[in-house]
Amino acid sequence: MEELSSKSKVTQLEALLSGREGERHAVILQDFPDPDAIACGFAYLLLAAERGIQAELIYGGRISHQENIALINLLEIQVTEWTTDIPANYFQGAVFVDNQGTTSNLVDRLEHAGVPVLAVVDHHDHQTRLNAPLYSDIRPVGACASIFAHYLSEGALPLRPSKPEHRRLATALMHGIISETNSMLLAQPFDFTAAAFLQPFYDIDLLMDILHQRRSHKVMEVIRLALANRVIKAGLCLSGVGYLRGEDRDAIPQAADFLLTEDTVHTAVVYGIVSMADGAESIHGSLRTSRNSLSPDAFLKEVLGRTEQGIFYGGGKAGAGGFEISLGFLSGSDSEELATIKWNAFDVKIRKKFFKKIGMEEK
Ligand SMILES: [Mn+2]
Repeated sequence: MEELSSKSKVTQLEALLSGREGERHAVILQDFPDPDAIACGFAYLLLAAERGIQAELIYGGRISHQENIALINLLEIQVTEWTTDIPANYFQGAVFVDNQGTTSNLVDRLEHAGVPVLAVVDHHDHQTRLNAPLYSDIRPVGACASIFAHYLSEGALPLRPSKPEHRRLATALMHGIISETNSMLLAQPFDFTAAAFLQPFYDIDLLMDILHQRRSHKVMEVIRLALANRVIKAGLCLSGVGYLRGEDRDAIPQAADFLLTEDTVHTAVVYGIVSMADGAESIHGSLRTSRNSLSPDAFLKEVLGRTEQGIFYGGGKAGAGGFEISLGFLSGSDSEELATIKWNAFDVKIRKKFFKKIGMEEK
């Protein structure tokens, strides 16, 4: 079944969507949506609209990166942070793009509301969180946006350069591919053909505007901390950056990208304790690697293991991965002293786990 051509995939997707006029679908982005996810969500929204289906892009966390905010504003994409329960019968189906439910805190709420999983389109390694989606297209390609670009190229939605929303869609998908493949350095032939298809349709000025967003002061500060706190052993660079607010969470992957540029480093992991507005805290980490032989997904799963519910703390795709460890009962600190003790405990624990895995135990 894995060998199905993308042509038959797009036919299956069209079959799934036919006869669903009037429905409303939830398009689930990961809790910290990135340009790849946002572009995929937008693509699904237009594919669905063509068939009389309304789609809403929703996520359970926050959008924090300047580039993402610029993307949403400049491309006029509506993305909603969903903070409450999901009312029964509001959505007739859920569609997961660029994730398989393991990085969304909306899954429990969707299940509670009885919303069926219609489709999963992703490029991360296969995860088992979601029950029997009707349609699933999971391919280990550079960007999930490339998969949607292929759907378009195969006629799921004939693009017309004269249509502003089609130009915005092509721009969003191209931006998703660029940002997800480290400016095409990690792109595969599949991603290049997707980019070639999009080229006549995207708006180059708009793309430049989105790409040239500058880093905020806070991100620079986190990068400085990541540099100061880094420990490198056998090419693995680990750095804990302490406490961050939810809206600054995206500084973590940016710092990991930066630490990976050091010549002695093949893999960089940056982590910190992120506190959300409701007081809940969790450790968020990002991994970046330039080593082909290292699978971020397998590596993070082996190093960090899983929760009591059996859900892995981390996962990933080629070149990149992430993890989240909820602090639960340990969330919040009454004093600076307690905050410091808590941070030190987690910092040491995480470093030990990673270095032990590569046989470089810390004293
Ligand atoms: Mn992606």
